Amino acid sequence: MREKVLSMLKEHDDYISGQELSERLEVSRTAVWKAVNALRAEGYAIESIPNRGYHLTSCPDVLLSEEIKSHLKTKVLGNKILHFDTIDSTNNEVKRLAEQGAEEGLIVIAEEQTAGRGRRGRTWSSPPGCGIWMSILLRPELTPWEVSSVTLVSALACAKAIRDELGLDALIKWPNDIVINGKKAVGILTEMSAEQEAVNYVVLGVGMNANISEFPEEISNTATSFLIESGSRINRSLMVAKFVMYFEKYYEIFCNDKTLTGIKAEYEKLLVNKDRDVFITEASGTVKRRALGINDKGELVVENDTGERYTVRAGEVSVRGIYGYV
Ligand code: BT5
Repeated sequence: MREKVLSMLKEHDDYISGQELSERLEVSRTAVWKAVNALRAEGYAIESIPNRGYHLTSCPDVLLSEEIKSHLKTKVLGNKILHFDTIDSTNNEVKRLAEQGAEEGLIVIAEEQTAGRGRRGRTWSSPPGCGIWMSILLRPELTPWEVSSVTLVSALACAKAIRDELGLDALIKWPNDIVINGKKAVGILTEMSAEQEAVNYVVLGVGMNANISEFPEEISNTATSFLIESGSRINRSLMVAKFVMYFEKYYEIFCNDKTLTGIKAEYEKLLVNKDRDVFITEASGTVKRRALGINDKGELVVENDTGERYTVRAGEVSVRGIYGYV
């Protein structure tokens, strides 16, 4: 009920009467009044004037599921959103729920992670109340080899969402970072459960540094946030909704083709590494290469000093800029 009342209040720039709300939602006026009070308790500012009704004047910056859903126009993703104040890792929670049969599209989002993870056991700093720490459950008909492209699809969606919603110059650092002014603002961790050729499920984890003003010393030179880059606090729910909408769009294109052909051009436009020299660290050591772009499988196409081209795969190498992080 809260969710429905909230979305009706949002549809009206002006006042809407309790009578109209109760008629349109087919509930009693007392039920409307209770929902309004529940929303107020969550931090929504709702004015009420006798004979005119209710008017929503501001929303809290919390990642409550109703708040996100009220901005979301998607087919499948976000059909269920679970919000936690604190959790070990949203990827872990989605995995636990996936094992119990949760459906594709489930989103778990938390105000704080106590064991936020990056790739290869690295730690992801996830302080309370100021980040977007979220994971999406996907059940695609892909082979395990195709799944690594999901990271690239989500990176494109994320860069687009940030550019669109905040007007910041967000770029993709292959394969799983979004950088703004050369520093990391978003990290992506895609994990899967698969047997032989078949994928059971995929967990897409996205960590966005939204309203973080300061970072721990170890990452203060390489990390940034939307707050630092834009100079103002951002509305996290709007950002989540924008990202999920872009992601669903690109994910559908990708799942139809099972290659990145349909989004490669858009991806490369935002690829910070394109036509730049990078250091590539692989098992045998670190080499300097020129990054040219990606192929349809999401591998990075690089060129050595003698002009020979080959590709490197995410998960097997790490890429750094030659002057700094990018
Ligand atoms: C990543 O790993 O960038 C993937 C991060 C994914 C985080 C999300 S949050 C929701 C979901 N639940 C999880 O538990 N994880 C996902 P990687 O490329 O390995 O980068 C990790 C490195 O980034 C660390 O070793 C630090 O150097 C740096 N780092 C840690 N926290 C950071 C932060 N908040 N902002 C920028 N850099 C950070």
